[in-house]
Amino acid sequence: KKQVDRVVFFCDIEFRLAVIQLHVTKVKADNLSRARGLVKEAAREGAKIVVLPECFNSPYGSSFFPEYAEKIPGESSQVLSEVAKENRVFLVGGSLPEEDTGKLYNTCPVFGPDGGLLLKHRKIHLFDIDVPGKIRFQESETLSPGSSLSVFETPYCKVGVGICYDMRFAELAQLYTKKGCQLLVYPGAFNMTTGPAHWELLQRARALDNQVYVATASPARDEAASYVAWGHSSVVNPWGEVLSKAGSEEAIVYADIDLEYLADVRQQIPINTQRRADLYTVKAVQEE
Ligand SMILES: *[C@@H]1O[C@H](CO)[C@@H](O)[C@H](O)[C@H]1NC(C)=O
Ligand SMILES: CC(=O)N[C@H]1CO[C@H](CO)[C@@H](O)[C@@H]1O
Repeated sequence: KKQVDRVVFFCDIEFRLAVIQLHVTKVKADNLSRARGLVKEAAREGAKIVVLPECFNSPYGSSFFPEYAEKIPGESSQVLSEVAKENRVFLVGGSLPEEDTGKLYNTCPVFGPDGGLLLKHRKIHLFDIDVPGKIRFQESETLSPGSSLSVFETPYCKVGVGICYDMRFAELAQLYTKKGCQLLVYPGAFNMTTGPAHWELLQRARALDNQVYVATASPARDEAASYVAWGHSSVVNPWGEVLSKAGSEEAIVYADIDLEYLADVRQQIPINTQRRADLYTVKAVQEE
């Protein structure tokens, strides 16, 4: 068993990941061109996979989604495709409001280094909250949920994609890990209450309980926006340590992903082989 692991990880697999904490505002075209420049910079620094934040081309909020929604393929995803191709990177397109046959989705399109669309992850878990007299935020009033898991292959490792609230559901991360993902990416925009309380904790938890790398990508904080994002985009390793982390400003966060290290962690604490599958299991109800 050990020898098999050795063969798989023999080639010292390391690659650079970049997370772009974009400052998002109301002018879509400006934000797109800004994103383009930052992806280029990340690629120049050696990044092979680049992740944009949730709602990178539109302000976050139910009232904005209908106005900013696009088809995929469409204007913004065309730009992302070109940017991926120009820079020869895998580009995880954060998310944008997507319109399809009269319905709206919060969707993350992923592009390969040839500019091809690899997948669209439509946010599975919609965020509905209603604390009477305090806060009411109902994504499901405007958005429809996606209904499939989203995994893409790269020459380095498989990558699982979730959006924001999806990160709170441990089962999703477990399923991705079971499918062989070694990196999970979550574009997201936690607010100024849930951000400090849970953002890093959830990310470290998903990393630790699956022994995978986890990256989060938030918009930069804009105090003038109607929804104020926490920021703090980061990358966590399979030991649960934060490798790199942004503050609240626009930034690019880099991390070198080391799959040999991941294999070491799994060997030191072999939860994967010591699960009691005879007592419990997590499985997908439907195959994508
Ligand atoms: C952030 O969202 C939570 C619900 O998830 C809510 O209870 C809280 O009031 C919000 N905080 C701010 C600062 O808007
Ligand atoms: C990150 C970025 O460039 N955002 C831009 C989005 O558009 C607004 C409005 O034009 C600009 O002020 C921001 O700089």
